[in-house]
Amino acid sequence: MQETRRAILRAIDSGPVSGPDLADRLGISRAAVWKHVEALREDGFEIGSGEDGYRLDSVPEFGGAAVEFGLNAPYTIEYHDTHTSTNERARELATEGAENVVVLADEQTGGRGRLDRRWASPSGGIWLSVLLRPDVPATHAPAFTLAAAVATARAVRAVGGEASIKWPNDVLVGGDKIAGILTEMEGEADRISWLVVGIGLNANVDPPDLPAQRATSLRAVVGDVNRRGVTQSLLEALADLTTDLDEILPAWRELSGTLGRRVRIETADSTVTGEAVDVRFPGALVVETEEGQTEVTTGDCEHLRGTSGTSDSG
Ligand code: BT5
Repeated sequence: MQETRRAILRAIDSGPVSGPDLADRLGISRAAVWKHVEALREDGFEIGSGEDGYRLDSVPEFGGAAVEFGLNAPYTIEYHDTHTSTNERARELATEGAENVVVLADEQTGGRGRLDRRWASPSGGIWLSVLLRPDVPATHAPAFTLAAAVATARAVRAVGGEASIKWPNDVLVGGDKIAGILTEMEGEADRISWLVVGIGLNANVDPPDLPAQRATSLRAVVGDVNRRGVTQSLLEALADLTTDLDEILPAWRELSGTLGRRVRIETADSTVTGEAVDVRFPGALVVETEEGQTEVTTGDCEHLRGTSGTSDSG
């Protein structure tokens, strides 16, 4: 959002301010104030104009300016009503040199999961990608996936959903997947050039519109939410966690639904079955198998029920 528009919103949020007063404060003409106010109205902000001047009556439920307004995190938002994939767009921005940008969409037509799987992204969801350039070695990238899972689980809990994390990249409610994370990066061994953390949270969507089995949404578990608030709390938690990577693992352990469970993990070349006993920086799962402890760095994890081998979450 433009700095002037942000300043106008801040000013009129705490009471009516007249056009001439705004023009003075911002060092712009009255006509320019009027133009900015009109543009904000077009973005969905309800701005009343009475005798005392302009006042902010309501903020839209979603959108770039809405999420940026009042956001306590160092990101700018690029919003699309619809886009192929916010990760794809964030990668484009990365090649243009951008950073600390969040690409946000209401709908994706080509949403992707890991290994080029499809990610269903109907209108009403929160589909976003955060473009970062952290000054850490490339091997630390998995910690950002864990941080995103913690941030998402916290945001879901803040609106009353009993979220837990399934290693490495799923957020579940009641055993069903409510969010997934796709982290992509480019860099040398000693330094990340860019990192794109893609988060898909099924917000105000109906589970039947999600082709996956065992998928759920905020609408299904707590009713429709204000996506602006949920997105802001998610991004604020992510910004917090990624400023101090040491905070991530303790926070992840607290929200984990995987630790203490029997799991089966399909990696590219093997299957590991055993009890998940811990997570190690930057994101490996420690599994106690019949042959002893092993660390798994990537794969598809299934939570098993007891020792029977039946799966209860996918
Ligand atoms: C993921 O992959 O869980 C990563 C999903 C990342 C999506 C975000 S949205 C914003 C950004 N832009 C993108 O294009 N992507 C990111 P994975 O662990 O591979 O899980 C994929 C599997 O989840 C699919 O094969 C389906 O079984 C299931 N699935 C697909 N859509 C789903 C949905 N909306 N909710 C729950 N499960 C889904």
